[in-house]
Amino acid sequence: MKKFSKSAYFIFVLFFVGCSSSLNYKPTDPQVTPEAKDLFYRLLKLQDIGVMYGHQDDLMCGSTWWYEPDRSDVKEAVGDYPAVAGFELGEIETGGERSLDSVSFAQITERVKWFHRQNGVITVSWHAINPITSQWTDRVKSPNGPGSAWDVEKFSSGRYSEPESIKYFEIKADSLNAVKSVLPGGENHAMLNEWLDILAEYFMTWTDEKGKLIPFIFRPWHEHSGSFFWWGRERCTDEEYAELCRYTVNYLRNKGLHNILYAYNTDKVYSLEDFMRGYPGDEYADMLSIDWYGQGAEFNALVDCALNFASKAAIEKGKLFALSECGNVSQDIADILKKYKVSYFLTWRNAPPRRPVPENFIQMMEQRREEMNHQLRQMYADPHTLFLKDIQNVR
Ligand code: BMA
Repeated sequence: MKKFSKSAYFIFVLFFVGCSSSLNYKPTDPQVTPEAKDLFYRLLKLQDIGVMYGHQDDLMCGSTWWYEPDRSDVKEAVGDYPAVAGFELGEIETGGERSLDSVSFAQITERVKWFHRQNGVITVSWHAINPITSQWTDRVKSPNGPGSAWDVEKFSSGRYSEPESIKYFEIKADSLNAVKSVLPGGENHAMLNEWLDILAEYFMTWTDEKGKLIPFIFRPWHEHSGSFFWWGRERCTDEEYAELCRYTVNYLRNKGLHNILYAYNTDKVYSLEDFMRGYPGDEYADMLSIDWYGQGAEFNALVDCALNFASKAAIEKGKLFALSECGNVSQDIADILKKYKVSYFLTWRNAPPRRPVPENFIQMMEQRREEMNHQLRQMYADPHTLFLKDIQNVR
């Protein structure tokens, strides 16, 4: 379908379907900046028009390249950027210049400012290192490995090799509760505060040409229902998790950051009760969201079911809703999303290999990308799936 008919579709939707009643909807921060408030209501309006397509790291790297301003794998496939750009801040808490994915924080700032000028939507994730295991002297921190956000294996699993690890078997299981350790009263509480100070200082640099703080969606402590991160459901109690979320939001607000919309997020969930376990409370979430990777008939059915109960809960609570991570670009998902009020869905990054790889690997990547591009083009032609140009003039 051509762009012309996309515009006609928007006019139809706005005039004949109308906007969600905004009566129940409001951003949660009592001191929200006018810009963040505008973003909230703009997202609400866009949710009535269609579902935005988002792509993680779209502006930072692609399957074969690292940071080339203006470059984007999505743009190369369809001639337009995604409507939502995802950025990852993992390891900013260590005070370095680059993220766990070797992406420069200075370059992220530059792209955030640029994308904001394009009237695109910005969303941020944060795979913070494990506050306990990253301190172990024999832990060599590596992206996604020991000491990282993913480092959640119990000592008894024998994952860590001798000789130093012997002593770790003696540590009481309770001390593995990394969430408890960073909450007030915990042995790593000061560390969390330092991390949040670094984060706040960085967010303060995200300003527009008038010096105003750029509004964005922040999705900290994501995928709670999965247990692959140290803040996952099996690593702490639901109440400790909720407290971590509230503490984080309050801390950043107290630092003067009132430009952030917060997303509450789970991994796979099978009932509303499941979805709401660990929910920090209505004052701490502007958006409810789910991450779910997979494909095929069973996956489609499960996601459909979860989107149904979760997006309805969002409407009842006056919150935005997103499928904030999913694995594959697929028209199946785009079609399921049409049934619900969803702000955006985001596919994860096209990461370039970290090390030199054999020629056949590159060929495989290129082939995979060609398949993805085909799906992207199909989605681009669908008037319900919104890319940057589709939202630029929606204020
Ligand atoms: C994961 C993978 C990792 C990456 C992390 C944070 O799902 O893509 O390689 O480090 O996201 O971006």
